[in-house]
Amino acid sequence: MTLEAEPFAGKKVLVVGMARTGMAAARFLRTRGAGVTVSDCRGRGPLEPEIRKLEALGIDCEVGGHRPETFRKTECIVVSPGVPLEQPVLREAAGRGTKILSEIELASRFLRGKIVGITGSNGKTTTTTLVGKILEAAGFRVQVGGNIGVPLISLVESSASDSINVVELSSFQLEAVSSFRAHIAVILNITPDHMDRYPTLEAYARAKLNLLKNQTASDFAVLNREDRLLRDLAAPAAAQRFWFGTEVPVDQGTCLQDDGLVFSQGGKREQMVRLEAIRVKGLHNLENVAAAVTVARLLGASVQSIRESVAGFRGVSHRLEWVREIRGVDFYNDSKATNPASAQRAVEAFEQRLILILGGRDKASDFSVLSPQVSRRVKGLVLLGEASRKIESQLAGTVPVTRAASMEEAVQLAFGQADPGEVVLLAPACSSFDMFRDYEERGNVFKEAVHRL
Ligand code: UMA
Ligand code: ADP
Repeated sequence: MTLEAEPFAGKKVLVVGMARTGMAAARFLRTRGAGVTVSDCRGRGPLEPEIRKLEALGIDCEVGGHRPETFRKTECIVVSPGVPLEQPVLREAAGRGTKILSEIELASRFLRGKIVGITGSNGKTTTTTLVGKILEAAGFRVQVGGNIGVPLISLVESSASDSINVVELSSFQLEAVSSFRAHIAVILNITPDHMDRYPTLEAYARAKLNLLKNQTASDFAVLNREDRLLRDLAAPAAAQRFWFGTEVPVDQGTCLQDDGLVFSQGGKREQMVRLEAIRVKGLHNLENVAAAVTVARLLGASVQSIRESVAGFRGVSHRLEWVREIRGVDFYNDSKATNPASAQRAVEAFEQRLILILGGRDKASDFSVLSPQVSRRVKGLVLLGEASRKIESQLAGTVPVTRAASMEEAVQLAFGQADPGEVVLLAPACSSFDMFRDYEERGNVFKEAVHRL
């Protein structure tokens, strides 16, 4: 954290992307005196309100495509997470030696206080939210942001030297980082996701592991003991390693022992939370709680505040959210299960038989990994959206399959197959963009359809 280390006054900076991140980064750079241009590939129509706001601040806007000349004329480029670095204008700029930063890198250079960075393929939002709640209850000055929906750059102004900045980080945000350093780095798991953006799983994992690269011996890496990739990390990070998990005991970190989560450090063991006090469902959520407890304890949060916050935590909406019971059938909304691994864990969280609603936009995923869970727990599959055909062929022969043209129809078909004591679960294993604005809209449409039954 080098406050004002890089003065932007008088510099020409190009911001790519005119959504949440780009808007916040452009405003920030303008108030620092930079000459800012924002470039977006979308056309003028949908961006009119943003353009008006930016132009009022003296920021230039170029829409309808990325003009190579603009990329050539700039001294520094700040990219939004949704912008792939592989596109020609950015590759050319990198080749010319133009600095390319993610918004996270930019923010971290100005942010005051400590950073807790939380990444992983699944569980980021749940864990980030819980860490924020525990630290707040423990009396810390806390700010929560990042991939959770609040661009980190917008937290710079309100940060102070004693702030704890709890930051959810996606692989996209960790691609263009150079000096970003987290005092505590959490990696929850690494399983395939976004295979439509990365050429290989290694490339995706490499982006996530960037979270550890600038850590020093005074920092902490909190890693999942049961994730093979993380356990076998070849290049040891400089940070002190702490582990969390539910299967095997750990010397440093948090694990499941007897009837609760136990935190160990330097030979000392402390009972943190009893299992019966944990309200979020599934083993995966136990992992999230164990990770959050580790972070909180490393920062010195009291056991009391940890216990109370965990006991009061009922999860985040659209993540295994109970919707309603009708004639003995429980409906759960897990619209945020946007990859096969998260859908696997969602199915595993139930002991009952399930009717599972799957489908949406495929991210070049392998849905066959769901076969064991589907064979063991699922009574029928209802498929929806663009990925239906691929899912059907990859899970062929496991259980009966029906197809729906809308969420409303999917809910009706699923309810029609469910007997009392069974569960209808929406855990699509796909992104929502083929039929909905985002996973929240998909989850809300599901819930409305359930309430109409
Ligand atoms: N665009 C271009 N050129 C391109 C690609 C996109 O100009 O080549 C433009 C689009 O037209 C659009 C803008 O870039 O106007 C979109 O930028 P963005 O996708 O980065 O959107 P933001 O609103 O800035 O949201 C981003 C994160 N989005 C993505 O990573 C895709 C948000 O995470 C995050 O909450 C927000 O920054 C604040 O940090 C969302 C997400 O889906 C929730 N994340 C993925 C996930 O969780 O799986 C990684
Ligand atoms: P993210 O922010 O990484 O997408 P969320 O906390 O929003 O994570 O959870 C996304 C989905 O992943 C949830 O719907 C749930 O089914 C699943 N999930 C949550 N935590 C984990 C975990 N630790 N491991 C695997 N899957 C998880």
